[in-house]
Amino acid sequence: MKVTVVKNILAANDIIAQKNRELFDTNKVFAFNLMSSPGAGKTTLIEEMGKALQGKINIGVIEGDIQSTIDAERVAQTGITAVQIETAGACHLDANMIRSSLNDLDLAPLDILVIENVVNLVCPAEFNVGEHKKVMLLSVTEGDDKPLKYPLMFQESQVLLISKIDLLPHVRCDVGRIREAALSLNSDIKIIEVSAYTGRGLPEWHEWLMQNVSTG
Ligand SMILES: Nc1nc2c(ncn2[C@@H]2O[C@H](COP(=O)(O)OP(=O)(O)OP(=O)(O)O)[C@@H](O)[C@H]2O)c(=O)[nH]1
Ligand SMILES: [Mg+2]
Repeated sequence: MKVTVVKNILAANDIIAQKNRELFDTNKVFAFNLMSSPGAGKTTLIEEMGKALQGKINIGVIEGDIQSTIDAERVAQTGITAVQIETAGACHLDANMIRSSLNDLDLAPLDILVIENVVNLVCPAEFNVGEHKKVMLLSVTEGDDKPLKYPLMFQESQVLLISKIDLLPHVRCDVGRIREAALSLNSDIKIIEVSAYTGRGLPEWHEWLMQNVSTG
């Protein structure tokens, strides 16, 4: 039956995710899964992390895209070690893809592993890949109704970054409505308003990262 098949797929994924987690823990790497709609600003955020935290910690990135190596090349230019997974059509990363990509990424020197997931607000939240935390971006240009339309990702994430906050004067987006809806779905979610262009919110975001590195 269809339901059983889906359950089996998720159970098989969870077994591999657990093995990935053990590898992250053995290497003392804090791993987080970064999710959003297309173009919400994930790669730009990673580039800014690279600039701000260079010399303090070592960051590695797994870039997941349906096609192209554009994001891995962008990130590598900032001096961050990056590997690219091309999913050839799949709409999310799964634990096995992460497992395979770890053949090309040495975890030992890393403090943080960022997993930039394939883009959409649905499937990436359904598959654990062994990460310690899930972080999502929602940009102000996407609309303030998104938490109620795509609840799972808001329920699963520990952090919501409301991105491109510099564009707020130009769009009809009620940030209060996003906050209220996200908190109604997940009262523990940490919400930070950020702009990679102006730097707003980035110190708080980097502080959260550093706390997780030191306690992870
Ligand atoms: N105004 C504004 N634009 C931003 C900000 N951050 C990123 N952008 C722009 O948004 C576009 C997409 O940024 P990316 O960082 O590539 O977004 P992404 O989520 O990695 O995109 P995909 O991986 O293709 O889903 C680029 O043109 C960025 O320059 C921001 O804080 N403010
Ligand atoms: Mg990207």
